[in-house]
Amino acid sequence: MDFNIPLDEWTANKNLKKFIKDKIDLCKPKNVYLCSGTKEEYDELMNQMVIDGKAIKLNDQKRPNSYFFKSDPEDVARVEERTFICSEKEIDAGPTNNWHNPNEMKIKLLNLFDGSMQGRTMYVIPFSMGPIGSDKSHIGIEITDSAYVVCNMHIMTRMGKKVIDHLKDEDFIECMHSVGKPLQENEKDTLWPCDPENRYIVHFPEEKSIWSYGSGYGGNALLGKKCFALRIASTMAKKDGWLAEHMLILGITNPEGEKKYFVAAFPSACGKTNMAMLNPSLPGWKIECIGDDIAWMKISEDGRLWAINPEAGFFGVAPGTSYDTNYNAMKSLEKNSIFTNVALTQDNDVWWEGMTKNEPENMINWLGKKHSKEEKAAHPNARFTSPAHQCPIIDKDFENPKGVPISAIIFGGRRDDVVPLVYEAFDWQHGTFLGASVSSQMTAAAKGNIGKLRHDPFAMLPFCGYNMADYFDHWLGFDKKMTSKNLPKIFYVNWFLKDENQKGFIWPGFSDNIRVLKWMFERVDNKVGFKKTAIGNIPNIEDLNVDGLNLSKNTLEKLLEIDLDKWEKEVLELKNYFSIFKDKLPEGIIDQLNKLNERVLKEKSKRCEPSYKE
Ligand code: GTP
Ligand code: SPV
Ligand code: MN
Repeated sequence: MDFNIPLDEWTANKNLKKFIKDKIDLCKPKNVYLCSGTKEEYDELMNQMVIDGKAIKLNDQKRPNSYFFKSDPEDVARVEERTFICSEKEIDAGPTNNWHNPNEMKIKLLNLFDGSMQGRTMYVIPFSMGPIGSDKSHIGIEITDSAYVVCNMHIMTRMGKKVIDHLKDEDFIECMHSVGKPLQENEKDTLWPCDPENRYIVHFPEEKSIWSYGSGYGGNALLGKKCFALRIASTMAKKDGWLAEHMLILGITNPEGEKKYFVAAFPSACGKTNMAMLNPSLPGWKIECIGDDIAWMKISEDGRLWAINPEAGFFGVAPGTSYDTNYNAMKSLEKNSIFTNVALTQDNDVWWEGMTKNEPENMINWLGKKHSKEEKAAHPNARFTSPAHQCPIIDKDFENPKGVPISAIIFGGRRDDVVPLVYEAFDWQHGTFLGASVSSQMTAAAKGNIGKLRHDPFAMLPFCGYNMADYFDHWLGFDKKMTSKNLPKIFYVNWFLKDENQKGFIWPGFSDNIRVLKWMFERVDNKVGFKKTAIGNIPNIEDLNVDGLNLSKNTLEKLLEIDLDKWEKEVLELKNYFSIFKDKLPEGIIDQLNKLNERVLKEKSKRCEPSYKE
């Protein structure tokens, strides 16, 4: 077997050498490439993909060192129905996951991977999720036959020799990936090899391994991200008493210079990247970014919750991103970035819906055809991959192995009705219930019915590696683990309310979300008023700074409205949903649901809400 460097020179870790040798025997690649993680390696791989016609180098004047890829039209997003949790017992995967018997699945995978890399290079990527050496970080080894995956992992993770040097005798998470397209002798490769008919994204939580076959896109293939940092990590976190969450992490500083850190969980394509890099419309307020998708949180000696971002880059939704809506994301992707399924302009730059008011002329759309007004130029789940350190507001503690202390936890989803702009949980148990009750209209981030409302507890529905009922239990008991008196406050937000005609959003969103963050910031210090309602505490209209927004009184009322009839239905809907967990549903959730029901009915009978002002 032809190696770029002798294996023994590259690593002394016996388990790693065995892992690599076993997978060579199984996948039968043409040769093996052990990654170093250097810029030269990245450039060489990209150059080769340009030569092979798989990538287009973008205009170096406009977007230095950046590349365009278009995927197979069948391979454009995560495939949840092909994602499996293969725990020993079915009950440990729970009703929200696809479970499969681990032995049967192993046989299926061994058959699929047998010879799957024939005619291709097998790349070995050592990577660290989290700063190398942090007690919160964990190491993975991804074996893949996709150079596109290697280049994305260069940006999304800390990877290469520095990780191998650190690994020594430590354990690592085994991540196996193949696009599932072996090449016969003299067979010409396709531009985006994949096997859409046979996609398997499989997790073995007990042996902490991941096997992904048939897809080259995003979370299906960049195995450090959803597969490791959420599905496998959530099972590790449950066992070891920490949290692995689908959350952004941001720093927020008020005009007086006081700084806090918040985390927020919204389902896929519901605004995490945007909020993580928010450019505040209120003078004097500052946001800094730690992460835009995943948070690992552990309790430190001070009894508080501290968070790190396990990733090193952003894999962000392109459509809708503009200098107006997300200035800092646009700055982050000005160079050294990878673009997948966006449109190509005639001067070899990228474009997507929402980037500019006017469409450039003569574009090639994401399918490689001449763009016409009838079709989308970019796929709705087109993505950019950009280094986090290019974000102009990256936080100074982004690389801090300790992480940052968390003062507030925010949940949210895409709801055109029912859920108000913002409300606050009464306490930790109620806050956990808010997380459990997240539901959201589906987006293009996963294959499915776009726009359909679905329950997505904690925005973790596709990402929880174990029984969601046990996950609720883990959260319900987590307050007892934090010995600090100041537990994070918990909030729920909805940027996506629509008016009766369902035309536009009634809240301006984006930069103006700082107005809601300001209220939360001041609630953490008990410095601003609130109104107690049946569902939680909401701002009084005068507690929310809406100066200069030109919102009518009617709109403001609608933004903060609690329609008790609709909430009565919402409670029934939640009760119905939670019944899928049968007798595993924790008492704490049942108790919170009953309390919510009682409060709603009581308020309905009074039809007048008590108001508290501090
Ligand atoms: P994933 O990477 O899939 O986890 O998505 P995400 O949660 O990071 O979502 P992102 O910030 O990329 O936003 C997804 C879409 O929602 C984009 O098209 C945004 O333009 C849009 N969006 C984000 N924030 C807001 C907001 O405050 N208001 C409105 N109306 N749209 C928003
Ligand atoms: C998401 O779908 O939540 C993403 C994109 O962040 S992916 O990495 O494909 O999961
Ligand atoms: Mn995400």
